[in-house]
Amino acid sequence: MPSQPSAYVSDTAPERGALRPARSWLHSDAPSRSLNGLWRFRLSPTASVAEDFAAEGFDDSGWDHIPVPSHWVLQGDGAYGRPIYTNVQFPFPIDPPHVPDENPTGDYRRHFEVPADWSEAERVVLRFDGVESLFKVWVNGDEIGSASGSRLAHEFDVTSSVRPGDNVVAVRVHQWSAASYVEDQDQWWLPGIFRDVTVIARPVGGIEDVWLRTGFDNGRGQVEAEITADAAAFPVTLRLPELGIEQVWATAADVAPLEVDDVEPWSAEQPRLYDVTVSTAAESIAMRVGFRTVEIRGDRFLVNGRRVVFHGMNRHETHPERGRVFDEEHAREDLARMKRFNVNAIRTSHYPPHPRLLDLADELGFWVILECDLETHGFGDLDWVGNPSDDPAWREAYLDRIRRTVERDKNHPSIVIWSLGNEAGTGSNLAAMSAWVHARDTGRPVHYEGDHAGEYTDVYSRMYSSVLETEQIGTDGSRAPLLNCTPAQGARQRTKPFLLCEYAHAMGNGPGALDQYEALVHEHPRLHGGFIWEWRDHGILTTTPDGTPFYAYGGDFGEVVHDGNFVMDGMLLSNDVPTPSLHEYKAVVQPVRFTFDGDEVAIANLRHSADMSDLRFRWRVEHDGTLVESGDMEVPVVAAGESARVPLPRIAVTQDAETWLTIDAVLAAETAWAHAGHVIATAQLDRSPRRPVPAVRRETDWRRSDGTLTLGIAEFVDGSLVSLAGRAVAGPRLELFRAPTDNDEGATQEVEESDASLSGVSNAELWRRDGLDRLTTRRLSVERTADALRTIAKVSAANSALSVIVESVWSLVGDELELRVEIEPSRGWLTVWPRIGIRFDLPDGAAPVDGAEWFGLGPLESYPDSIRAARTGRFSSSIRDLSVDYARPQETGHRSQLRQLTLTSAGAEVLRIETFPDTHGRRPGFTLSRHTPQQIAQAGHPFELPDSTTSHLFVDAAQHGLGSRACGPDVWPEFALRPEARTIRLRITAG
Ligand code: IPT
Repeated sequence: MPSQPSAYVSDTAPERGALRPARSWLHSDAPSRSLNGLWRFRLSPTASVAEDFAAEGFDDSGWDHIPVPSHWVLQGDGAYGRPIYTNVQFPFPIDPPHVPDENPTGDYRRHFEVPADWSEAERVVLRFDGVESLFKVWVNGDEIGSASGSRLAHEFDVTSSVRPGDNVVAVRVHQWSAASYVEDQDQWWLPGIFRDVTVIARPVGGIEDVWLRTGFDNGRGQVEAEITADAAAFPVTLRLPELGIEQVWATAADVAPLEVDDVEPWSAEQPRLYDVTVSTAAESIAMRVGFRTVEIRGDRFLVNGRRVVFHGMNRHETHPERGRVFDEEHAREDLARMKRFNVNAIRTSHYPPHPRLLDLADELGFWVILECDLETHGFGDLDWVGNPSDDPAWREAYLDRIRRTVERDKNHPSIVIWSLGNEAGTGSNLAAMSAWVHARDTGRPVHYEGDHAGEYTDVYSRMYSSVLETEQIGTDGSRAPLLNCTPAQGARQRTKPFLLCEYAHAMGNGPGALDQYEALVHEHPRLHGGFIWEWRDHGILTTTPDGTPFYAYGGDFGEVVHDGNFVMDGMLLSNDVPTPSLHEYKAVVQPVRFTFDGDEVAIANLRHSADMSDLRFRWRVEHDGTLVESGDMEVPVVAAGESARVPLPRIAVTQDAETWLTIDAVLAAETAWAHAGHVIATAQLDRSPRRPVPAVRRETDWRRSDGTLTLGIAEFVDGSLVSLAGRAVAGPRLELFRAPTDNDEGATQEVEESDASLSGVSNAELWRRDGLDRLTTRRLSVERTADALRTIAKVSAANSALSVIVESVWSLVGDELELRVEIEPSRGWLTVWPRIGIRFDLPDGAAPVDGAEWFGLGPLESYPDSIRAARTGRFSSSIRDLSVDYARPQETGHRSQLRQLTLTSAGAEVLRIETFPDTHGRRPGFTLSRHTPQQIAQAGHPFELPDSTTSHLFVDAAQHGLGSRACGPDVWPEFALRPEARTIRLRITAG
C-alpha cells in the first residue's frame, strides 16, 4: 500500500509517540543494549515508497548493510548520494513547510535481542540520539512513532511491541522535511541515523530523571535535587562519598536542598568534579557534579562571583570521514588541543553536540554556551518573510526543540548559558523559548544573537562587529548607535554583559586583529570576550578520479546550489593540523602577561580564579638566535587578577649579535590535556645593542653596458642575473601580487581602509583590475662600473598607465655581493597592494632548493596584523612545511623581519642572504615556495597546483595585513599596505 508522505514530511510538528517530557542523558545502571552496528539499508529517491518494509516478516536479505551511526551520503562510495554544502541557501525550493518529492529516503532494519528478564521492566524504551531530519519507527511491525529535531534525543515507549528474544526494528528516515527549514545551519546536509540508538529497560522503581542544581558561595556548596520518580521508587539516596554525604529522602516531599561545607568550586580552569550517585532500590545513577553559581550582576557575567572572559571557539561536530558522527577519542583529543591553545570556552554551534561531549567539557574545563538546534537563515534572503520564528504554526516545534535541549544537558556544570539557536531572525516563538528556559532554569541566562534589541535575552551578543563598534559597545555612556537598535534599545543593551558569539572569521589565511579584540576585553569590563568562527574546517575527505586524496568543500560533489569553500573557515585544517591563526590566538589570549620595566618584569595573572601555582617560569638568552644561557625564574604564586614584579636574570649582551631574552610560563606538572613543560605563555625582550647600518657605497662612474659580466659569485647576461655561486638563478623581478586569501576575496561593506578599498568590492578584484597578477617589464637602462651593475626597469600591466620603476644595483663590497632594489610606484595607484617584493627563481638542476634556515621571526608565517605568535629566533624548515595547506590554495608562508636566510638543498647550504633594515628600521620578510602566486591563485584545491621544477624565493619589503573580510571587517588601516616607495637591500654569499 503506497503511503501518503507529503502531509507527513511537511508537518511542522511531526512528533508522534515520543516520550515527554524529555529527560537528562544519564549514566544509569539500568540494563540497556546498544543498537549501533550494521543495519540493513535501502535508499529510495522519494518519500512515497510503500511502508511494507516495516512489516516484521519483510525479506530484507537483498538490501545493503550500513553502519549505524553514520550518514548515508558518506557511505557506499556515492551509491547513496553525496553531501551538499550550503551556508544560508536552502538546497530545495523555498516553499515552507513543503519539500520536493525528490526526497532521499533511507529505510533501515535490524534484529535485536531482548533478554528474558526485561519482561520485569516497567517499560522498554528505544532512544535515538540523533537522526537527520525526520524519522518514523516500527518495532515488530507496530508503528511506534515519529520525530524530527536532528541533533536532539528522542525516546519511544516500545514496551507493548517488544518480546523476549528476537525483535525487529525498522526506521524510515527522510532527508528533507519541514524540519529542514529550521535546521538551515551553515554546514553539510548529512542525512541518516548519525548518533547512537539504544534500547533501554526502565526498571520498576527507577529514577526517570534527576537534576542536581549546584551552587557555590564562599567555600560552601549547594545541591538542590529535582528527582522525577514514582512515589513507590522512594526512598532515594544521594551519596557524595568524597564529602561524606549520604542523604536519604524517604518520600518526594522530603527532597530538600543540601548545604555542603568545604567544597572546591568548579571552573573552566579548575574543573573540580565530585562523584555522586543517586539511587533507589532499583536503579543507581552515576553523576559528576561541579559546584558553581552563574550570575549576571549589572553588565557583568560572573561565575562564583568573578567575571568570566570567554576565550572561546565555535565548535561544530565535523569530521572528514565521519561527518557529524561522534568519536569520543577524537573529541577528547580535540578538546585537549583547545586547552593547549589557551581556549577556555565553547559555543556548541549551532546545535547540541553528542551528549558525551559535555561530560568531557565538565572534566577538562570549558565554559560552554549550549545552543539549541535551530536556524532559519535562508528566510533572511526573503527579508524574513515567512520566517518560522514568528509563525504560530511553528511555536510547538520551537518549544519542543528548546525543551529537548535543556532537559538533556541540564546537569552539566560546564554549561553556563543556554542559546536559543542561531540566525533565525526574531519573533514570538523565540521569545516563548526564552520564557520557557527562564521558568525552567533560573540558574543560567539565555543567549540569542538575533535578539538585536534585547527584548527577551539576558546577554548582549553580536557577531563580527568591528573593533571600533566593539569598543563603542564596551564604552560606558557611549551614545554611538548600536546595530538594529533604537537609542533606547541601545541603552538597554548596554546594561547587559556583552559577548561576541562569533568573531574573527578564520577562513583560509587569517584572521587579523585578534590582538585588538583581546585588548578591548581588558579595557572594558562589560566586554566578556567571544567565540572565534570557527574551530575547524569541515572538509570531507575524498579523492580525485585519479585517486589523489583531498578535502572537499561546496561544489566538489556537483551540488546544484552550494557555497564553495565558505565551510573551510576553521583554526584547524580538516586533518586536525592547527593553522598559524590558532598559534596566534594562543599567544594573544595567553592568561599570563609580561610587562618589562627596566631590570624587572611584571607578571600578571589574568585567569578567572586559578592562581599560578601550576606554573613554572623558564628563561633563556639567545645571541642571533643561538642559545647562550638559560635558567628557571623564581616567581611568587600570584592570585587570579593580581600581578608580581620579578627581577630579570642578568643578561649577557654582546656587541656583534642581537640579544634576546625569552621567558616561558610552562605547566609544572602534567594535566589531562598537556604534558609537564607545555608552554602557556611567552614573552620576549630585545636587549640588542644599537648597531649602525653599513653605508651604501656610492658609485659614480656609471657607463652604459651590454650587461654581460661577472661580479663575485654572480653572473649576468644582457643585464640579467643568470647564476649565483654556479647555480642557475633568475631575478630579481618585482612582485606585487599574492594569491588572494579568502579575506582578500571578501567583499563585505565593512571597510576600514576607506581611502583605498571599495565597499562591496574585494581587494583581490581591485588587484586583478589593476593587473597586479600580470605585470610586464620594459628595461630602461643597463649600466656598470668596475664592480657594480645597475638596471632600471618600468613595470606595468596591460592597458594600465600606472607603473613602478625598479632600480636594481648589484655591487661587490669586499668579496660580498650586495643587491639594492629601489621600488618607486608612479602616481595614481588607488588600491592597497598585497605585497611589495622581489622574486628569485631557482630551477631545480642537480640540487633543488628544498629548505631554509633563518634568523628572524618564526617559526610560523606571520603578517602585519597576525604577528603575536611569531618570536625572534633561529629556525629551519623544509620548503614543504613553509606553506600551509589551506583547503583552497592562497597566500601562505610569509616570515617577517628576516635578518639572515640560508637556502639549503638536502641539508647542504646553497646560498646565504643577509638583510639590512631600511631607514625606518624595517626588515623585509621572505617566502620560499614551489609555486608562484599566479599559479597558486589558479588552483581551487591543492591537487590542482601544477608540478613544479623551480623553487621561488620572495623577499618582501612589506605585506598587506590579513583582516577578516571573508566575513567581517577589512584590514585595519595601520596594517594596510599602501603603494609606496620601498628599498630592499641584501648581501648574498655562497653557502
Ligand atoms: C554566521 C553564521 O552564524 C555562522 O554559522 C557562519 O555561517 C558564519 O556566519 C560564516 O562562516 S552568520 C553571518 C551573516 C555573519
